[in-house]
Amino acid sequence: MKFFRRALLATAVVAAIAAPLAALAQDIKPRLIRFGYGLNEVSNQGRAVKLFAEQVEKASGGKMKIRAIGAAALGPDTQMQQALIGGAQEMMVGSTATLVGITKEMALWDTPFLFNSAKEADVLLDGPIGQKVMDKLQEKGLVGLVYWENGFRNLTNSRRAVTKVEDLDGIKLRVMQNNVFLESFRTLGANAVPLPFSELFSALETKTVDGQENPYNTILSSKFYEVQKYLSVTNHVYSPWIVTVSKKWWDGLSKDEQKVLIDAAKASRDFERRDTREEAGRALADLKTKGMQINELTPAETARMRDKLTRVNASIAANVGMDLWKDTQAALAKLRSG
Ligand code: TK8
Repeated sequence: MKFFRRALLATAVVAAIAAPLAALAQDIKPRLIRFGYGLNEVSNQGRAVKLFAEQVEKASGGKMKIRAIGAAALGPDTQMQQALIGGAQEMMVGSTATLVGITKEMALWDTPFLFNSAKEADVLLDGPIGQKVMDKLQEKGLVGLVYWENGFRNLTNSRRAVTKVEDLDGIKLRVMQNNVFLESFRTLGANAVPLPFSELFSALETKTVDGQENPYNTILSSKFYEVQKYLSVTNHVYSPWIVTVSKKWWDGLSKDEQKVLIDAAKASRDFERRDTREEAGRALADLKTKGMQINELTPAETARMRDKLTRVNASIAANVGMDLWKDTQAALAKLRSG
């Protein structure tokens, strides 16, 4: 036992020394990396950015430093994307949905009810299709590293419990700045209004809009329960986040520096998905305690919603390209059959 403990300790010491030594031998320069994100520090997004920062600093022997800037202090997703393209900011994490104006193929992930489970999302996003879509960013001046989980989205509002599609009639609903979301919710009868996430809380508070849709984690971490009474479990779409880098800046990094970022991004992805799923598992109970009234949609109502929303599929397929659309459907069919 004693020997075992000592051996363990020795391994830990070697690892602690080896990591900075390895960093010394590598082609790594001092770098300050501004990493922007939209949610609070105390959110699944904030926690994963923190882990990423720690990993990068450790693997680079303290040379590469991440300055994490949350709560959209560097601007909403779309503004940060432009800063990355121009080289004024190095990194960010945000919704793939807000990237559609830059890379139309990203709209694939906005397809309502595309994935039946988080497992399916992992396989598709981390597989060849996810990579293909991510690689498209490069032509536009961005490098995608990994997808993180934002999660299955659910509906909240301050007017009434939404138990069927018709209940959405006339509800002013904030959606992300993205045509698929806009079209989807118009199709369902809501009065959909695109707004950046950073303006959402106050829009809900002042009743400029009645409702919004986001995963449980965000409803909790952004305190939407303070300004929203009703939550309907719809799971209408799985939305990913994506970690992106300014290509202008990335191209000036050494292979070793790029590897530090890639490895840390993968570690942060695995951590983030675990953390998000664990939090989501308890979030409904937490939101109830905070006073939200929660209702599930019956399977029949979910089927009706799903049915209506298939209307937007044709325009998504046209936008992302028929080959990509068909490959995705085939990959999902294969996954579901085996
Ligand atoms: C955070 C957003 C957010 C997204 C939204 O910057 O806008 O509703 O779900 O996570 O990307």
